[in-house]
Amino acid sequence: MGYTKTPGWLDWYAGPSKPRFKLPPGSVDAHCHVFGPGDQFPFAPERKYTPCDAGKHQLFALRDHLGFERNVIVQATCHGADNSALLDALRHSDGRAKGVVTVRRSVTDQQLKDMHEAGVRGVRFNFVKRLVDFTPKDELMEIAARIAPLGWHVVIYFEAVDLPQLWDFFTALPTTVVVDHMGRPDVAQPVDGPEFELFVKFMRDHPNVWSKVSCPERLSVTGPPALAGERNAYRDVVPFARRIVETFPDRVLWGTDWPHPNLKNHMPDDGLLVDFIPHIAVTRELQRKLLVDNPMRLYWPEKGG
Ligand code: 0GY
Repeated sequence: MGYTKTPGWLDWYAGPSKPRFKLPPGSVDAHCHVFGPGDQFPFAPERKYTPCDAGKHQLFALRDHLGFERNVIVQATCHGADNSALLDALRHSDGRAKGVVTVRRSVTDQQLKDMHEAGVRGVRFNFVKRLVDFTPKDELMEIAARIAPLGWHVVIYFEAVDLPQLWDFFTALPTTVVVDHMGRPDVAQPVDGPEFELFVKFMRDHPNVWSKVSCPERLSVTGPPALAGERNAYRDVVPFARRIVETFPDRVLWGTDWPHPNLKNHMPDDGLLVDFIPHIAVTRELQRKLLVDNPMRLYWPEKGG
């Protein structure tokens, strides 16, 4: 079956540059997705967008091209709670990919066990309204209680303006909690303004909360090289990501976010995204924690991470 992409859809960037930044050995791309291919792994009927195909072979080729050793593949909302494409990617990764899935309360213990064996280590709860329909919090809390004994964590995706109303739910979660893209701050606001201060407090007061310092291309207002100039690309995001990396060096992760769903005005060259890393993690030690030590501790503890 052929799918028609959402109008205006931007496909992932073909032929990304080789990064100039040399990744530390063993680096992990800790936030990326697979889409389909739709003929093999149909998109979910309840999806809010229809993407281009972006399968496991393309993801693994990007991993090797950029110089990453491993991937953490996060279930994308266009696949709903059907994690088949993600699980297939994990099973073909030679142990070099772990996963974060979306499940409903109907998931069986056997299914959770099978997912664990495939390399799943977390569930994702999404609160971004343009991406998903509302799931009752009691259902999410029930899921969190079931995955906690497996040693899994919860990944949360929300926008900064919604943090106050989600606070009580997030702080009641019984697991490690990983926030996607720093809780999507409005980077036009001051880095020490009330909105981002609340996010910093969220992490400071709750040692179980981690953050991905990913997605400058999504958060930036000043924009990509074509708009801001190569040296200034996404620079308005730097103070936010750098503050989180330097304040919580042992609880940060980084990912490409390939294949970059729902970008509207440009598609980033993933090589240039890697070159952004030394602006937000400025020492070799911070870079090693962000790219190797932290993701290994969370996803591959069996390898001494
Ligand atoms: C991201 C961001 C987005 C989409 C998804 O699962 C998804 O569909 O996460 C977005 O549109 O902001 O992290 O990929």
